[in-house]
Amino acid sequence: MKLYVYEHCPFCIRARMIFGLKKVPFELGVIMEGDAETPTRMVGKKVVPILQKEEGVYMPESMDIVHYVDQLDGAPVITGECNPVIEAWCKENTRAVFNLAIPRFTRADFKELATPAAREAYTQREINAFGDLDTLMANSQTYIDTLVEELGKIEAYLQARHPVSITDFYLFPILNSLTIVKGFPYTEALRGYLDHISTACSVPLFTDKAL
Ligand SMILES: N[C@@H](CCC(=O)N[C@@H](CS)C(=O)NCC(=O)O)C(=O)O
Repeated sequence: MKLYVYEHCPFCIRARMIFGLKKVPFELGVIMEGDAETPTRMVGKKVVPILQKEEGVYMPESMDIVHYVDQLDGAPVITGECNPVIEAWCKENTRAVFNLAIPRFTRADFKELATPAAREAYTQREINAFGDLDTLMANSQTYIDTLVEELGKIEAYLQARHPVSITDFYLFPILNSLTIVKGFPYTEALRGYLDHISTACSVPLFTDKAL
């Protein structure tokens, strides 16, 4: 199987997690930002992640991919509902995380941005979605302060080292986006959570690309 992604994309991180967690071998393919033709040929629109199940058979939608891969061995573990408190936290705080991560994603070293045209296409896509990226960058400290306070509210969840659950398929991709922020004031609980899930699911953090 081959999973097509953008390296920076949280939905793609979510899809990658299940392969690592269940130790299912797969090939990772990166689609260039600005390449609408490849995903459109596969699933009829410009979107990632896309799982190529076999030659010519494609599946979009990160959570569908998670459940598909999870049940391949007949013993699914990503069942039930997301913890409602964590789900609400994700909904409330995704914007602040993206306000920090998006301007940095557009400047960072990701395979899907390896050509000037691809980086330009991505930057434009994010300006259209988030507005002026320099302004977001300049306001970083405000978003950091907000998130430090908000992360305090889920400290107990972050601290508990429970087995990876469906909740982590929502929370980890969002928190992982924060690892692109150089100097983010990690608490021990947050650092521990990120390391725990990253290791359990064999998904690297963005720490080495942080800026
Ligand atoms: N509901 C989809 C959302 C996927 C999604 O929004 N992916 C973004 C990348 S982060 C995308 O493909 N955006 C369209 C684009 O590249 O222009 C899923 O969960 O897989």
